[in-house]
Amino acid sequence: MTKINAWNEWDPLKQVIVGRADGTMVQAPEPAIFRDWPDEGYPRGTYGLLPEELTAAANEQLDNFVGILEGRGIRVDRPTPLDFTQAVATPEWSQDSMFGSMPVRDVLIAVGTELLEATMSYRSRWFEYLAYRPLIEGYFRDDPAMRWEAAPKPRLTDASFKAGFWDEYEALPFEEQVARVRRGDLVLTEAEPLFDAADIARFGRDLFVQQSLVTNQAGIRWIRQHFPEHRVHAVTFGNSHPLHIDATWVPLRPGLVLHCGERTADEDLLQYFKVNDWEVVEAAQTSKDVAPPLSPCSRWLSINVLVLDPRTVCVEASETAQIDQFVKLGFEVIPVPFWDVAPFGGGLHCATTDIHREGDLQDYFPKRHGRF
Ligand code: DAV
Repeated sequence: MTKINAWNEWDPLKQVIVGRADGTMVQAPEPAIFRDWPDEGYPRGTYGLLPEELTAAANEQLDNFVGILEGRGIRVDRPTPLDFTQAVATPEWSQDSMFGSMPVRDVLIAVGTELLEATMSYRSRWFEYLAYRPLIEGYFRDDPAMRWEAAPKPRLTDASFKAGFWDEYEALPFEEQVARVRRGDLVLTEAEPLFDAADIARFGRDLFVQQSLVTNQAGIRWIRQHFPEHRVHAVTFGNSHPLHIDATWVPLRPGLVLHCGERTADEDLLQYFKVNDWEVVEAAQTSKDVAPPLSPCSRWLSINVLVLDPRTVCVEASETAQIDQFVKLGFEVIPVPFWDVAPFGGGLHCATTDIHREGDLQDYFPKRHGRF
């Protein structure tokens, strides 16, 4: 029997969804994003299924991860992939392909007893929730206290995107890109609320939501108004391509957050953590020199970890410096080979959505500071 219950990122994990690589696409271009991977066979404008042997390798690592979790008594649920090669449409637009159902973190988040479906902001991902509906319908049957919510379905007309954004943006120097990140002047307009669930980091009563390439200010405002019992903070970092908060600002246990140091945090955010007796630790150097191939993610998947409880963390097996750092911080580390999953949408945190963690709502930030 399922009971939706997850207030933070560290309480003991009892039930989790783990995505599947099956049928994942390099998606067709759309106003929000285009792919351009000529060396891997997908130059700009082309799209198609990721190669079968990569898909098989990713599924093997995903299944191995599932075995590790189940071996520790955690219940694991899996999505039902759709035919992601199909074109999709609403009355207002059509799109030549879908994407996949590996990074469930982007689509679904449990906040307490609520399971919330995010708006998403790519047309190729508009219907992705359908891969999770068989699970969600089952949860709803099981759990009389479940709050099942879906954020307003976005229209995603051309009015939601800045035309010509990418060509203009990619020509800017890093500092100017970061200045635009800081003021929320990226590809999304403010025509409607848009967010991916993976831009939300849960710290009990405090939710930190990153404004990013897939989350706009209206989206953060919607989250704030939707969770009146929480403090919902909009945050940005010195990252020119912000895409989900979970390789940037990573909660580990009460009082400890891991920070990707090359993505600077603003002084107010750092002070808010400090006055509330939280330690902000700069992550170890990633073992990777470059971003994973065929992937929108960066090399910082080294900190895209899944915390099983305040003493235990799953880390990508090749990230030895990061593993050493976790050991020094007092964690038992479970190394999980996962690099082959990266092209399918991310790391161990991206691939999961926690459904039940033992524990309740607590306030870890009793003191106010600045805008927080
Ligand atoms: O910063 O590399 C990784 C997470 C994507 N879901 C990054 C983002």
